[in-house]
Amino acid sequence: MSDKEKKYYKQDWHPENAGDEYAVRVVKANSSSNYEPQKYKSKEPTVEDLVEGVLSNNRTMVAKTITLIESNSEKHHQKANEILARLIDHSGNSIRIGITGVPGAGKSTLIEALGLYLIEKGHKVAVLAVDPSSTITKGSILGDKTRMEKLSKEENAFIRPSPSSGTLGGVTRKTRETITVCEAAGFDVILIETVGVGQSEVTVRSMVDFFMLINIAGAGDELQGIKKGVIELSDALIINKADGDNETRANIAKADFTNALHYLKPATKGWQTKAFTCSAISGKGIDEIWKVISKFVQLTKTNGVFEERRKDQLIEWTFSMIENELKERFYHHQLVKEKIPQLQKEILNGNKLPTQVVEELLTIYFNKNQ
Ligand SMILES: Nc1nc2c(ncn2[C@@H]2O[C@H](COP(=O)(O)OP(=O)(O)OP(=O)(O)O)[C@@H](O)[C@H]2O)c(=O)[nH]1
Ligand SMILES: [Mg+2]
Repeated sequence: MSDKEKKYYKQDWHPENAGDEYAVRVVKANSSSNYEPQKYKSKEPTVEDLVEGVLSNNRTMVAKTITLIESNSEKHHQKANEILARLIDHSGNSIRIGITGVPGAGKSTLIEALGLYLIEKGHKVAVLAVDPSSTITKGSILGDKTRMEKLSKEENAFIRPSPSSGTLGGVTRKTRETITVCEAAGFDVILIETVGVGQSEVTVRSMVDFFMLINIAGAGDELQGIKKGVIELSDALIINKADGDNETRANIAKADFTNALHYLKPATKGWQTKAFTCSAISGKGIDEIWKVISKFVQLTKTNGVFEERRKDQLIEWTFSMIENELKERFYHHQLVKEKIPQLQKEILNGNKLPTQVVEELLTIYFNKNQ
């Protein structure tokens, strides 16, 4: 250790006039520093390294494991499965929360506020940004990282903004696996942000225990533009930005939503979905949101709905993996890949019907696999 380093280490904590014997014991691995044990620096960490790293909450290893899981390469696939099999017994001990809402509603700001509040209460928080439209809104994803600046500096927070990688890739496909990794790493609250487009809400709902919709009070009809179906997936409706001049409008919106909720089917058996106001910027209402979530967890754990939903989700996960797996193998099949461009041309110039092409490709695929 150089003199300079010694001086640095000693500044923090050692008794005055202490010798080198103290400096040697200063290991920063438990802090949020960049220090990594030497073995983690090798280019390709082994399954053992990654499992150990995740279980000891080494954030670099958590991130590397997620990257491996999200990879489309067949080589990584096998390794990822081995790791997941080892981690699964350590997972499940968290509250999984899905957060959706129109772009700009304040989802990320609210996640940061809630995340900081939870860390203060002793929780470990992982944030996953699921954004199937991120090929268009890449800027928004990058923006999220900066908007969660305070949270990302916290030792007990882990933020993973994942861009989607097209129709066959896509981040939602691996979000369940990512949740498993985060739970095995000891994160006990998992917050999943999704932009309210297309199927993303339904997908995220099928992965979480509690789902909330973030709204903002706008001019005119508050319910305009929000699909009834999305409200019916939600366990809470949050009207954000209830601050400054907007507070009155937010309260009116809350009354409107409360009214509408009487006519809609609740998302969770035995639970009445309600509307709340909050300000992610001032922090007003954040504690109430957590109280609602805690009450929900307590109630659903008592009446068995929590466990039941998790079991259903496990089955759903299994079948969605089968679908993905089949799709992936089909499109990666060498002969299928080679045939597709030609068959596409034949459809377009009227030589073949789409149904014939489907038949032909499936025959190629299954013959090869028999
Ligand atoms: N006044 C006020 N502004 C807020 C509040 N929450 C968020 N904002 C602002 O609203 C803008 C959008 O916030 P984000 O948290 O990025 O919203 P988002 O829903 O995550 O947006 P996307 O990820 O792009 O869909 C930012 O400029 C925030 O500062 C709030 O409670 N009050
Ligand atoms: Mg956001």
